[in-house]
Amino acid sequence: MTEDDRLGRDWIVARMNSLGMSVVVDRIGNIFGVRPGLDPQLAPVMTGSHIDTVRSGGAYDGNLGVLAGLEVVATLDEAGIQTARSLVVAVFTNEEGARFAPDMMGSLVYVGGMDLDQALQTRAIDGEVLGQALQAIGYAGDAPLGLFRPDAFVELHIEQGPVLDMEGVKIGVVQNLQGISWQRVVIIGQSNHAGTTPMHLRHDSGYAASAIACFVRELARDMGGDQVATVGKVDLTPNLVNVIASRAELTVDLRNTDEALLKQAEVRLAEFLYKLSESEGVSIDSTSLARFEPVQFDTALADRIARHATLLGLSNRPMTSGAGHDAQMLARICPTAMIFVPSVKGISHNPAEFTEPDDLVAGANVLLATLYELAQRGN
Ligand code: HGY
Ligand code: MN
Ligand code: MN
Repeated sequence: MTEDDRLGRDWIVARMNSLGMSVVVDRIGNIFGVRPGLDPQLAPVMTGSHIDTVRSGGAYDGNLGVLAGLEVVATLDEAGIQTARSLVVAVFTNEEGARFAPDMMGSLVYVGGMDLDQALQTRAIDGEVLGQALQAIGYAGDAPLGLFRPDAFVELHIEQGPVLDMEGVKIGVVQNLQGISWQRVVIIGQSNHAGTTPMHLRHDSGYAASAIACFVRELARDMGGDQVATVGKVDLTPNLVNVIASRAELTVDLRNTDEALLKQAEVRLAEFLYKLSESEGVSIDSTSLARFEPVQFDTALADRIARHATLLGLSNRPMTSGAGHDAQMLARICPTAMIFVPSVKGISHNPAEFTEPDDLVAGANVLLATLYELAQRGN
């Protein structure tokens, strides 16, 4: 919902129009380009992703899935191919959630997992209100939510992790996606003089915030398996060298492929926060910013993707997604699966994010073959 986002959205809409697609924008700003099929009675096949990025993001996260979807449309046009089912390319609003939590917001609202008004009233970390920001960039659309109930949804995305790159495998066939727990933690201590205050009299919010960051690292290490954890954002008040911080606000991102273990991690963190508030004499409050359970994708659809990758002579392997994706929300309303391509050195959410052009093409070809086959299916 920034000026850059508007420019990116405008570019995509212009591209959709130049491809002869009809374009609709819904009330949470999701954009849909439609390539009509021969039989309008059949439910469409949908692909797409997001074009918003984290502020320090790279060029491929999300963008690949949208641009490859448009490339599939252009390729079918060039080949003069009409498909039975319509093809819809979706651009979902606010997938990242780093500015306006939760993440995958546009697709979550689309599938009815979050109330529209609640989403529009979401306040950003910089104070902006989402609905106003959407108006300001001209993408507060009027199309109803849930406009399309797809026959299937396939998302092409970079892996954002090291597995494919390290193993030299070209395509990831995503079977499942881990659960996500985001919390905002606010600590209220007492600002005091950093030099004169005896250590046993301090109520140091800065120390407490650091202790939480260390705790979640140890928690992930202790739990092992798929447990991951990080404190990505810390704001201290007054944030001055010689003042004991009176207030700290931080975020905790916990993830696990297993829901019971993710719950266990949350309970252990809550216990630690309580003990820390007692020992440091500070108040600690935690609010959930996002909470999504692990998701299993459609096995038959994943097998279809694997088959097309193999037919195209591309090495492929089943894998789990460590990141959240719009596909995890579409999986609530239709058969859904994902295609991954390698991220060089596994780097993502970083301007150095990179995928080799040949790998981009390979992913797009698997998407083309899969979407084409799905779009030719009758009921
Ligand atoms: O947080 C995520 O996994 C995604 O990038 N929104
Ligand atoms: Mn993404
Ligand atoms: Mn991302």
